[in-house]
Amino acid sequence: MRIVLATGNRHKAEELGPMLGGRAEVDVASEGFAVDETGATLLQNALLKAWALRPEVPADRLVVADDSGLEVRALGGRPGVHSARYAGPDCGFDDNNRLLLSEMDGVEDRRAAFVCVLVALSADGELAAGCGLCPGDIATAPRGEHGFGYDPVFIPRGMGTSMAELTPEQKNAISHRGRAARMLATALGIAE
Ligand code: ITT
Repeated sequence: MRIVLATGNRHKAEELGPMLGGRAEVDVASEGFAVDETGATLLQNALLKAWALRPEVPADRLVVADDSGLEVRALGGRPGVHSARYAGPDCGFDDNNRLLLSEMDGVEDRRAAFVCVLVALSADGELAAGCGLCPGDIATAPRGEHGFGYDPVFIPRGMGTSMAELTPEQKNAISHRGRAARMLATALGIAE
């Protein structure tokens, strides 16, 4: 099986490659791949990415798209589907983390969850999906250098460290994306 990841986020590709790649060959969409993410849900946005890349790749490849985000309970689920551009259209990860920590300043209930939806789309329109959740809490200050996005300000449930303090293998073992990838791999018959 040959997979092409419909993402312009190299961090996602680095995480998904080894997780889906045991029994499949995994490539990534050409640099600059981006889609107008107008969906109201992670599933809609994952489908938009998969549909956008499908005509660009040969029929023997399976397209796999990831839409993911951070749901914070005290913020009514925000940033959620808007996680990538929470602090504005051209913001970076640090801008998002600063905004999140300022919104959570003094907030006692720090419960949150990372969520990931993966969609696979074949040339004949066959679809499969996987989803995963990682519960945790919002930290009071960033910590750690690994991972990307909100990892430095997210403390996975039961851990004394931020997600960014985990090695890639440790993160994949418990993360929303790791769980979604294992569900999708099982649906596709490529689980190890
Ligand atoms: P593509 O659409 O090209 O895949 P993107 O970064 O725009 O890349 P999303 O629209 O799915 O992807 O937004 C996901 C955002 O959620 C991402 O930019 C991070 O801010 C956050 N996020 C998702 N997974 C994460 C993870 O494992 N660790 C930290 N932050 C994560």
